[in-house]
Amino acid sequence: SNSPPMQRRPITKQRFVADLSQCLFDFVIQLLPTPEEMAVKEDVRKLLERLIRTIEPDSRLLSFGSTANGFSLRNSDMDLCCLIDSEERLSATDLVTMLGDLLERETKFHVKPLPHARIPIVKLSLDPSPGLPLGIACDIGFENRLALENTRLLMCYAMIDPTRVRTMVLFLKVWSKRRKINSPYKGTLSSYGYVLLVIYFLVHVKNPPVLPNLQQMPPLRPISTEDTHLNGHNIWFFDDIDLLRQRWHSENTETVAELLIDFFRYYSRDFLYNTGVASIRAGLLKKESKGWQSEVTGNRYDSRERNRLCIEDPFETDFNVARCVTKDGLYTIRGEFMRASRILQTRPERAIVALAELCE
Ligand code: 3AT
Ligand code: MG
Repeated sequence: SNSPPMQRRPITKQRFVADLSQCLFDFVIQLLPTPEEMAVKEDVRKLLERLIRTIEPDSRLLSFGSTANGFSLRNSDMDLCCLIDSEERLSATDLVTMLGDLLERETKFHVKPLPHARIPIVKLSLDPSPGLPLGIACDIGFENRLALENTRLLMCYAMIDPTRVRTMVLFLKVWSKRRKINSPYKGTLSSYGYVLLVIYFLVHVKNPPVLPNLQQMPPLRPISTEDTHLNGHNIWFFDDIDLLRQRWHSENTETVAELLIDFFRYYSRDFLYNTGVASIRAGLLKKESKGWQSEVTGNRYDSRERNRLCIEDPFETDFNVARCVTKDGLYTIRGEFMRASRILQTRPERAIVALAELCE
């Protein structure tokens, strides 16, 4: 008998999102740092700590950023922060200069001290070697306690729903790097900024939310202002994650793929770029109420506009994390959100094809 010719129908949405979720997990897993890489980084941290203690005996060197918050990719840079527990200590500027000299003398790192930057740091890098095929890049800053706290906040968000949150964040980091829209120095957004966009979306845009708002949950017992504030910033958030896991369950059952598709749609179409501020602490705020209207300074040599894209720092609420994003930068980023959204709407036969095209 004659069977009818096979017909090629577009694949169903259900099948596409199931495939895409699986592909996203597989893709992200192979980009995680290896245990060896993590061990080498920890050795480097210890070595640097030992050296810094020859200048400031009461100092500790802690890691923050992706190495500490669970959003690290293979070959991510290492962000280190030096805390000094003694009363009288050198200024950050002097420390950067002295540490720069010391590391130059004692180690094989390429050393670049930036003592006069807004936040003085020492930049270090190590050339690739057989044990470390991609080398290491590392920044050491001083007394940046707020960064340690925001790292802990992001880590707690990751721990509430590791599968969905980490997969989305890690994918967006790779994607934004491959699409070259992850360089604050060139007018686009830092990894930190993208992570905040993801958390904002999962806490305030999705309904029902995927994540609770850790900064607005009531504390278990009263806490004094002294304990919640650091340099005038309220840094309190609910950090008892074991307890939270027992008591809080998201009613949102969407898969990673569904969330990602919606993320791209939201940021290409719906987010109010002209007037809105994304705040993970307080939801959607108005630029006007924060005094963050875009300003163009008249000087043609300094026509950087500060507030095209506004993302409130979770603790330093008068700081726009996206202040480096220029008009062109935002145009490019939004174009990329639209491109990604379009690719995912077309639902190719195999999800892996969509993923490859996304990160091309
Ligand atoms: P990579 O893996 O290095 O791409 P990351 O998660 O380490 O990503 P960043 O290097 O962008 O993220 O930032 C490292 C930390 O530095 C994150 C945050 O604690 C702090 N930080 C970075 N950018 C800002 C910013 N604009 N405002 C405040 N803190 C920031
Ligand atoms: Mg980093």
